This record gives sequence, structure tokens and C-alpha cells, in this order.
Amino acid sequence: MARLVALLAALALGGAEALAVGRTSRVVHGSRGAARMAVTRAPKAGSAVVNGRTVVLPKFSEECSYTGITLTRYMIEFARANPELAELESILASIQTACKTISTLVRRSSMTGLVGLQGGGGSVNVQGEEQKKLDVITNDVLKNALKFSGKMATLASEEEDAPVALDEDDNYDAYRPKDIVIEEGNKYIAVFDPLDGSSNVDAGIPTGTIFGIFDEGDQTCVVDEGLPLTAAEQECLASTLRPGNALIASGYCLYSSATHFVFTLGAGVQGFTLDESNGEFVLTHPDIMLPPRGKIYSLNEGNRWAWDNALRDYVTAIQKGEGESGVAYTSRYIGSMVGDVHRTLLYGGIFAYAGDKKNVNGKLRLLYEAAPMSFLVEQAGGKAVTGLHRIMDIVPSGVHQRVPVIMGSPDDVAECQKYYTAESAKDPEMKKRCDARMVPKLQKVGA
Ligand code: AFP
Repeated sequence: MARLVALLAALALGGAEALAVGRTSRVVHGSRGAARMAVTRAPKAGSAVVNGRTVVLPKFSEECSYTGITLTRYMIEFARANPELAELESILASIQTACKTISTLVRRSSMTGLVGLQGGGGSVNVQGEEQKKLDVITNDVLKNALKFSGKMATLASEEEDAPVALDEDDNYDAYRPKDIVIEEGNKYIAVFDPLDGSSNVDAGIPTGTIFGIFDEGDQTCVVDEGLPLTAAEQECLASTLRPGNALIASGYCLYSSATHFVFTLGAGVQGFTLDESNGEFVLTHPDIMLPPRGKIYSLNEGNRWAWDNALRDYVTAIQKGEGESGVAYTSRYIGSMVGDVHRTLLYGGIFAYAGDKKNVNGKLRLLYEAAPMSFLVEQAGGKAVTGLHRIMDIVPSGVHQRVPVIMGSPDDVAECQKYYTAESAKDPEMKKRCDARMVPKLQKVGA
């Protein structure tokens, strides 16, 4: 009966086409012969439990073949299905707007002069890295977009020395009567790297924005207006930060041959592509799932001789075809985490930036690189570890804390992890280092 109703509905709409009515009862509206959107599969319906809360997946029984399922519509449906998470709609709307702006800034940078170092050089962030013009501008774009969503309490960014607390005046409340407090508890923490991979952006290499959204949690910090923050204020803000397993959303925008927006709200991973003709992100990769195993390894082999033996032995085995799959793996490394993780999500395999003798914690940041990407990878059926331990379980000690990252197809990561388990029996120092990351120890902000 449902099939018949769907078919009649399609026919009654004059020229409407029903796509795979017999299988999915989904109706696609559009004229016969006109250019159609590429997606022929709606995302799965259902629900998932994440961090103790149930997330209901939106249902799409109908769609327009001209526009497809846009990100805007996806979020409207998501908010309808999850009223208690409805605020994510405006947060994601802010992020997608920022991504579109950043995409244009990156694309046009050679023509607009937004290349090279901020101030001609000498502008260094808290981690001692030279800031590029685009680092500074994209940080402002994303910070403003999130601030104007009116849902944020704290923002932590790669380009900020300390987390930024948003006070009353910063929040977007122009239309809200000041004397009425609306859902005071509904404030979120956003962590982000506005332009990851920026050191190569002037060469046209793919770059990306990474973001994660947390609930604010129980701790409240009272922060005086204006900068600089005192050390106590900075430590308080840092202590509001939570482990990856408390994330309620995370994702990235990839600025490459196309602009992709890939995210999770805790119930699978959805991938959208920017349709430049109407400025909308359109669902092109519903329900991304990592293949259980891939044939690609992705890491900076320049660090090989400083790696722990565990990683060196594992990589040698898969290069020679002597790993569990018996296949000789091939190497792909962009040096831009968003691009490398995007390829890994779609093709499978393993991406790593491990700890080594020089940089015992690797290079990538727990809060705004490793944890948001780990949430995505796990939601796509993959695994993300430091070597011995799950990244999502690490409680941050500092805003800019680094962690080793090994993530990707579940069987590949599990195989690599076995080398670390075996090595830890021989190398107690390595095990001690790995275990120490699991014990939170508040560092000074920026340490
Ligand atoms: P930049 O943003 O400074 O270009 O760093 C990019 C990055 O954080 C990450 O996106 C890469 O995976 C990683 O660094 C590359 O580091 P190496 O250049 O040491 O391989």
C-alpha cells in the first residue's frame, strides 16, 4: 500500500519521478529529462544512542531532484526529529556560512593578495607557529559566525592563545528582550582549527576547517571583560574543556577541487558538497562508512627514523605485503589532515601522525584536530587511537595539547595497535608515556 501511495503521489504531481519506489518509497520531484542531482539514496532513518542521549535520524521521504537534500533542509529535519538538540541547527548554519566564506577567501587568495605571512612575518601564535594572513582572517570569520549563532559560551581555536569566553554583549541577542533569560543552560563550547594545512595553502594544496561542539558541562567560569585574561581565568576556561567522548557534533570543511562539508551529530556521518550554482551544500555522500580495511597508508615518512619501533615495524610490514591482509599498501600523504582524513574516510586505509623520539606527542592537537576527527571516524565505523589508547577517552590537560593520532579503517588500525601492544611489553617507557596521556593533569593554557 505504501508503495502504491508513493507511486500515485509521484504521478499526481505531473512530471514527478519516483526513484526506486519499489525499494524505498522515496519520491523525487522534477521534470523528466532535466539535469538531476547525483544522489539517489536518502540517508538511513533510525536512531542511535550517543553519550547517553538518543539521536533520531531525520527522515527524507521526498526530495526535489533539482536541489537534492540541502544541508539547510537536513538540519531543519534534524531539529524536528530532535527538539532537545534543535540549537544545533543554528550552530551548523553558522558554521556552513563560515565555510562558504572561507572557501571563497582561499580560492581567491592569489588574486586578492591574501597570501603569505600575516604582517609580512613575525606574527606567531601561542604555539610558536608563524601565522599566515589567511589563518588570522579565517579565525575571525569562524569566531564571528559562531558568536552570532548566540549559542556559544566558550570558543577555543588553534589561533587563539586561550579559550575565548563570550559575555552577554558578545552574544547575538539583538532581538531578545534583555530581561527574559531563555534556556540559560543551553550554551555550547566550540573548538576549531579555522584553516588546517595553511602552511601549504599558497601552493593550492587542499586545506580545511575542523570543528567540534561540546555541551558546556557543569563548570562555570566568571571572566572579567577584556583581555588579557588572568592565569586563573585561563585555567578555569581550560578546565571547562572535555574529552572527545563528550562531543555532540564534529566535522570538517574541505577546500579542494570542490568544497565538502562532512559532519556527525552522533548518528552516522553525512557528506555534503557545495553546489556553486545556488550556494547550497547538497547531500552527496549519505551515511559514510569506512571500508573495514584499505590499501593506503598516509603518514609523513620523513619522520620514519624517529618513530617508535612499533610504527616502523607495522609500516614496513604493510609496505612489503607482509601484514595481515597480505597486500602491499601504497602511500598517499597530502600533509593536510582534512584532505588526508577525507580520502581515508572514502577509500579506507590508515592515517597517522604518531609520536616520535623528537615529538613524543606527535603534532596534532587533541581538542580541535584529533578529538573531532576521531568522533567522525568512529561514527563512520573506524577506529582512532594514540597507539595503545582510544583518543576519545583522553581528558584534555590543556587547550593546545598534542596527541599521537592513528585513525582509519577498523581492521587496519587494530592491526597497527597490536604492534604497540607487543612493543609496550618490551619498552616500558613507551607504555608509561601512553598511559600518562590518560591521566588528566591540568597544564598552563598554551603549554
Ligand atoms: P599546518 O596547518 O601548519 O599546515 O599543519 C597541518 C597539520 O596540522 C595537519 O593538517 C597535517 O596532517 C600535519 O600538520 C602535517 O604535518 P607535517 O608537515 O609535519 O607532515
